[in-house]
Amino acid sequence: MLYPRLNKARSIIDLAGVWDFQLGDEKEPGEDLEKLSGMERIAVPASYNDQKEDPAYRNHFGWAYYRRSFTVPCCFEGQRIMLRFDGVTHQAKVYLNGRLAAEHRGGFLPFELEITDLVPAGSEGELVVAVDNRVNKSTLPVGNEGSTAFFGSDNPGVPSVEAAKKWRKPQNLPNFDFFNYAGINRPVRIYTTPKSYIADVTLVTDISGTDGLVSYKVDTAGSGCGEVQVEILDMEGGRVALAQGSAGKVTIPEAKLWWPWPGVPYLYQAVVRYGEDQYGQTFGIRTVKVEGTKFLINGKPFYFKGFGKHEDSAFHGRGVDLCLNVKDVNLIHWLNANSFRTSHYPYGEEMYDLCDREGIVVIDETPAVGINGGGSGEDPYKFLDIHEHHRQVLADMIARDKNHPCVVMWSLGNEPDTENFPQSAYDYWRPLYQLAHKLDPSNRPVTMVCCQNNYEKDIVTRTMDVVCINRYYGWYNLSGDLDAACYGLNMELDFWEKQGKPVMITEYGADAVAGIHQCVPEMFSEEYQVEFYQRQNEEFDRRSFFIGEHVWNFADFAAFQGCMRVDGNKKGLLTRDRRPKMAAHYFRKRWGEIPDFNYK
Ligand code: GCB
Repeated sequence: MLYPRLNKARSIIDLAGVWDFQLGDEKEPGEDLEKLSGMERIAVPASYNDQKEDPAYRNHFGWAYYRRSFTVPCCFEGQRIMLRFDGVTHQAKVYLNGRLAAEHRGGFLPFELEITDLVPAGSEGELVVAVDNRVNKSTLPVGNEGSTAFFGSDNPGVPSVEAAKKWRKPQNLPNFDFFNYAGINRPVRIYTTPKSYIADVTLVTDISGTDGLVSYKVDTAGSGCGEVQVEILDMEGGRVALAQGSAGKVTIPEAKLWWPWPGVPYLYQAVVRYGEDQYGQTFGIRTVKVEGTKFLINGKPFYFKGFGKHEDSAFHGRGVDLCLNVKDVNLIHWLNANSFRTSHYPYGEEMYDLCDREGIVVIDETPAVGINGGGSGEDPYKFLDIHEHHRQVLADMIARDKNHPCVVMWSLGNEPDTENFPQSAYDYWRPLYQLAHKLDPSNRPVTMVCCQNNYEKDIVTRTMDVVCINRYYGWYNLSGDLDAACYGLNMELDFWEKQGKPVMITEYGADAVAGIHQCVPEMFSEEYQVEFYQRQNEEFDRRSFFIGEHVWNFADFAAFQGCMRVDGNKKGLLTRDRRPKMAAHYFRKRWGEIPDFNYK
């Protein structure tokens, strides 16, 4: 789905602002719509949870209602008028002038509807968006539906505890470790196109000697517009190629490549014209390939230095925050890092645009987190009803992000059970792996991020193009004992060495509460966090098949309350308000000394 862009053929009205808002309950929206009265004020886009000092906002379970009216200007007459939602978490029903106009499942990918006839140019529309924040056994991410939360500590079998669990009000018990921020988290926009329009643009690049090769495909709708024209512009706006027809291939002589920072992330623009419509799609010329145990960008072995991140900040929750995006990218530069994973869901589109421009390498992840038995001992692939939805979010993510040079690999999901039901897991993940390869026109490498497990029994992780492992030696396992942690880590690395695949660590980390200092480092101190990393990095440095280190996490973040979380997850190198802990200074130095290419 194309991102809305303003140009001489297309207009945009951003509906950001302060809307009316009311919490609902578990009842389906239809019944509640007329009852919307005495509404409160809420900022859009942003999560609603932290906008009011009211536990009902923070702990809400069920539907919530957003309302605003808008006018479609008369000058939009004759245009196709669209209403686009970049991300409504987790489920949305959109009503226009009292009628259900669209529905969407999944909180992290865009959807849109045509409103040309529903709210014609020159008329007013009343927009109500009903949002359901519940996570359960058929959503991604997965929720626990009334059982224990991810970090619950209930003693099993205690009659009073079991009874109290049944008695208490329903809650959102996530099967994942981040606060379940909800609402209209991303922009809502009206945009126009001419009646015959450009529906999609796909660009695939390759390199031949000093030439850049660009294969393009343009999908259009409507007729009578003649041929599609594609003009490729360089960063100075000069034309470097011109082509006719809805699909083709052009050569850019002496092409400038897209390189990760501190190289130049050079960007071209494909200006597509079709009748009265026009759309500018930015792209970079670069290749990505796995060869043996190497991850090659533009033919050179790349070493990932960076983090798992979250979209998370004070007040906004998971809401888009452009200022924070810029700050984070500048902090990534400051840390001498080069990459991050969009753990654990696709991010707002503005972040990918920024990473394209700033040369930050991205591993793009679906919202498939929490696929495990949740302590039940049952096969999650049998009792979770997520298969079709997972295929859908994977397809939508690839369709949305396929043209970004910053995206170098797809992650199908995070930490599923691949150990207890190895064959079920294989039967579930293999088709998704194949689907990702089939759907991506650039055929990027595909991975699935593996949980700390019995790697000998796991037959999924080793089939991915890159083995991505989350490991907590010295934290959840062998807690506080870094000698034993390194022993265990080495034993596992010996195993991976034999698999002949590139391996990277996509999570490792220790909670550190900023300001806790100790001469003899123990868990939760800043010193322990540094030592934890120092010791394990020494082991990684010895392994030639090891292609990268993503620490968990870039910054402290809000998590569901529980006995293992003190005001959120504290594994950040930075605090939630982006102040460096000692580990940030440690990595800044380390990563400053590790080249992006040819390190291994
Ligand atoms: C993990 C998860 C991540 C958690 C992290 C932790 O394995 O992938 O979502 O936040 O561990 O800190 O426990």
